[in-house]
Amino acid sequence: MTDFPLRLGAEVARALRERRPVVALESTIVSHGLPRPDNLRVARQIEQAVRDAGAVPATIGMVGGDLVVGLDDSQLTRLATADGVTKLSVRDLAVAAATGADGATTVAATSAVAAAAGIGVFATGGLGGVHREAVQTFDESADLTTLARTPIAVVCAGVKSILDVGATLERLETLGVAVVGYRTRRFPGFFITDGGFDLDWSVDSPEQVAEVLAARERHGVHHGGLIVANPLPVDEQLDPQLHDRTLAEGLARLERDAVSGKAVTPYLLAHFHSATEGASLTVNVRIILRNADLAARIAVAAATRRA
Ligand code: PSU
Ligand code: MN
Repeated sequence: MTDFPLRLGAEVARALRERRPVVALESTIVSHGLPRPDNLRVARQIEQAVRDAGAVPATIGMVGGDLVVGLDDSQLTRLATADGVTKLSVRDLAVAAATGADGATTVAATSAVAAAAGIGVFATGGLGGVHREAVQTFDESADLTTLARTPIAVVCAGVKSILDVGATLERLETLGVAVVGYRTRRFPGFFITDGGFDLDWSVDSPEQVAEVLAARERHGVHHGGLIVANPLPVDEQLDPQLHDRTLAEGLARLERDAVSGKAVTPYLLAHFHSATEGASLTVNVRIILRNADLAARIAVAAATRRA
């Protein structure tokens, strides 16, 4: 993976050379997780949130077979608006590159590429995980197995509540991926503040996360991911009753429409956004912006320690 040819955006290349703080951002959220036309506006807002907190945003995606770290605005626009942008996990990168595809990188692919580029902090909305019914379908996101071997801190609002949250936490433990709550000991459930499970660890500040990252290096236990779970404040979450209703309906439709594999997550997210008449979209955007802000502050704290 480290040898994969990367095309660094000019600003990102300069920031990395000068060891200034950089935050990786994914493009699957933009191409497949948010409805058009809001997606492009939100993609730009996420980058702005990173800048406002003092770091350089590096949105990652594939444009015409080139793996770009730090998409420029025209490339971002293309991935947000073009038809035929493929959802790319790590295994898809080489095939997509060889065929000259346009593609949006998932948490898995973004993490792998960011780490290869020397970026240590990544902000997303919610991590992929173990799907409900995974015992029958074996549907577990490659986000988990990739984070087992990828040295990166991922700031997220836990895993999407459309998943089996408890099973996902168990798999993260097995895979050796560390999970810390940001000012909480409860694992967040993306749209909802509390995903229903306890965490062993809580950190209180970006500086403390930077301290953890430094300790990982010192102790040689930095080969896998560190998940920083950042919950929405309770008064900003999606109404839990509306959430449960919408989820039950979405899962029933999934079965009715025989949706499976990589289409499941985009399908359920789209269902939430239309069934809640945009309420879940507002929440989703808040989640990402808050995570972008925290990730940037962590990157700044880590760069300050190094200096
Ligand atoms: N979080 C969001 N929106 C998204 C995703 C996460 O707020 O669209 C995407 C991420 O790219 C994640 C992917 O990696 O969903 C997981 O998909 P799957 O379950 O097919 O691995
Ligand atoms: Mn899957």
